[in-house]
Amino acid sequence: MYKSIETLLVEIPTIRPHKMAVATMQTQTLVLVKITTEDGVIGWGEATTIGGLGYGEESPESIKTNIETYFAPLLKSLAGLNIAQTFAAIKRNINGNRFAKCAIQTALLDIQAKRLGLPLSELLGGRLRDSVPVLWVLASGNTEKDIAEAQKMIEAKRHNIFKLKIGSRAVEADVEHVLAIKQALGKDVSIRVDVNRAWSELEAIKGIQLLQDGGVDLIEQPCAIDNIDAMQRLTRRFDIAIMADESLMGPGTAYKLAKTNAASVFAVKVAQSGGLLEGCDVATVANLAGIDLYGGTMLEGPVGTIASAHTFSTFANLAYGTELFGPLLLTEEILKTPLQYQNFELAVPKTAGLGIELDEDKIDNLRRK
Ligand code: MUC
Ligand code: MG
Repeated sequence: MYKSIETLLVEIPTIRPHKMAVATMQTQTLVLVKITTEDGVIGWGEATTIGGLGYGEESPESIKTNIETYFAPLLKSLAGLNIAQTFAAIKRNINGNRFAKCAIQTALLDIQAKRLGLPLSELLGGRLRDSVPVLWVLASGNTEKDIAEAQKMIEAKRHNIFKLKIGSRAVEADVEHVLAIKQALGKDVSIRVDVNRAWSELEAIKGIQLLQDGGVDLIEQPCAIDNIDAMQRLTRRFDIAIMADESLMGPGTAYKLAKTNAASVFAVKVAQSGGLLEGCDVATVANLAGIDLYGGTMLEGPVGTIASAHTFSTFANLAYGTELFGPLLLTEEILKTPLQYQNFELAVPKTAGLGIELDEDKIDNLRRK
């Protein structure tokens, strides 16, 4: 069945420091999983996270250790099971570890789709679009630099929607920064902010009121992960869209957030959801509850990014687009043919599986030895 299950930590510097309330990134550690079957089919998955343990509950190192120690022997013991039975056995035998589970599931779906000669999207219910809109995140930490960066992106037809990372300065300073960018780019450019859970509820009330009045379109994860009550009160209080990101950890939390009206938009992340199939489940919960969708990223490289794109291409409601720009933040290309970004969108490949070809020599040079 499975000949080898390898986990590679690949270090790639970013094009500039990426400043968030939770961490400043100068390098991204991609966590790549390569599964090779006995008959020679190769599947790839990714379990990249942000800022070590600053963002999620799994670190690159813990993911690698857990895959090697627990997932790989389990997978090798599951000979004879079909893919759905394999996923069920993983769920039964392994608690938590959503990022690792997502990477393994992605690689197995890549293999299955390659065997069937279909793009991976077709195993997730089928694509509704061949490309997804992609915004850009301004996070240089400097207002003038952010404005110049945004203007360049608009001119190059790469991005025309921007998300700003805030929460590390005082509320007034952050609001001033955001509104200066909003004013410089004009009313037709959508500006959203991600607070990365940095605000208390009172800070959020002050900040959101000012940002809403200033024409900002969306507020992402203003308060702490567990402070669902605050998210609920803010969603009710304001007209502006309030999006759950870190609070959303798969179908179970999606259901709880939906039931308590604690968000008007969900940022679906395949790794945070625990898999591509679970990301689709989150979307179903959102659809049933009348919650809009946004395709999120853990700033993955091309493997996780394109797995996410296959997933989001199946969503009927993708009202807020996606932020699948991870590979564009990196200084090195690890695909033989780069992902296709044009006209503000990312193309979803039409060839079998994920539809990408990894440059394994390059990966070998960049990986942690
Ligand atoms: C997050 O919280 O949304 C996504 C884009 C980005 O710049 O950071 C990530 C994490
Ligand atoms: Mg976020």
